Amino acid sequence: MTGLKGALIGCGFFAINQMHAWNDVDGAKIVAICDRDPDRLKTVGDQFGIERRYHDANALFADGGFDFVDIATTVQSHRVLVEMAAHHKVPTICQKPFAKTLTDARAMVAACRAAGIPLMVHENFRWQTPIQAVHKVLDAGSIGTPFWGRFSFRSGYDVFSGQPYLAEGDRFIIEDLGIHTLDIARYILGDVLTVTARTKRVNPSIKGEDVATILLDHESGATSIVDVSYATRLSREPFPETLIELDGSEGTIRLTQGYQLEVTNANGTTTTDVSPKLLSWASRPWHNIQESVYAIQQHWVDQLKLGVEHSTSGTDNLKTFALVEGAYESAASGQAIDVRAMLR
Ligand code: NAD
Ligand code: 89V
Repeated sequence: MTGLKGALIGCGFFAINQMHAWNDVDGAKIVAICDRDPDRLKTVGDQFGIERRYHDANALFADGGFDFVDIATTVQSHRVLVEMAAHHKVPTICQKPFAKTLTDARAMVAACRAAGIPLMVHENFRWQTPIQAVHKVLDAGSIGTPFWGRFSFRSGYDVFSGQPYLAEGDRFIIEDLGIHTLDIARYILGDVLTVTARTKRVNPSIKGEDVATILLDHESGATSIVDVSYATRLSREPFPETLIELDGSEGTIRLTQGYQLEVTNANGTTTTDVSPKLLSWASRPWHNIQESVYAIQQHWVDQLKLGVEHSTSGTDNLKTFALVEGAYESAASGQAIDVRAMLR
């Protein structure tokens, strides 16, 4: 295909992965970057050889000359930047968390719909090789109809050194990490009727919760548990692996630490290594996430070419975002929250 030209806003910690991935993606390249921090703008511009550099997103959009924008800033600026892109009718990718509130998220989806532009949330975890492998086994009917699941991310990894802002917000693990795990639960077991959650803060030097246990009632009738923790010290650090257990009418799936996928049914048990690739620019243990960044960005280009909605479109992501809001509401009230009522 003729190459698409992209602009990236936000040249921080995670954008480096996105820039590397854009170099690998077939059919697109980044032609302009923007960051209000001059040092970060220079570092990324020099590293990736991007000449067009902007301190102000308004100036970037006013100059134009690109087919899509990749917003890699933190959440505070997402609504204003997505609405700016909609105003200029530029197809948009927006990092997670999509928004600060469900009201903002809805407004962003509505603005892009009114402008007639595609909007994809950079919700990359469902694109990880092991998660795709679980989805495939389930789709093939190997364990029949799933009735129970567990999606677990428990770690003691220091995420605060790379992302210091994570220690500062009133909300932490559900908004930042649980959002991915909840999205995986939706991706694997489908949409959700009600959410019930309990949270804790174990680490005294951060502001938000670092442990959450969430119960989901899926529309299919399946029940699942999403449990996330950054306060869990283990003999073998699993960061950033999501471990999955699924029980179905005809068998079970277990995605265990070290990227091992075990499927048990009437034919016996098979174990497959579903490790992610170590891309040339990637490093352990982040390579699982880094490969999924490449995969979602390739998906962005491929679906744009076909004119087909993205797997994690803004509309789709409202349903994941409602689980985040619902989990916080449930943790505060002690009640189960009706997710469909939130989305009405
Ligand atoms: P960061 O603070 O390191 O970088 C953000 C950059 O955006 C900064 O350089 C800042 O100056 C710039 N910025 C903010 N507002 C701006 C504006 N209005 N105009 C221009 N520049 C602006 O943050 P980060 O750790 O790179 O995280 C960015 C986003 O990526 C967050 O939403 C985070 O949750 C997400 N993230 C996603 C993953 C994933 O796997 N999907 C992993 C890590 C972080
Ligand atoms: O994916 C993320 O948003 C990251 C991390 C994996 C560290 O939680 O913040």
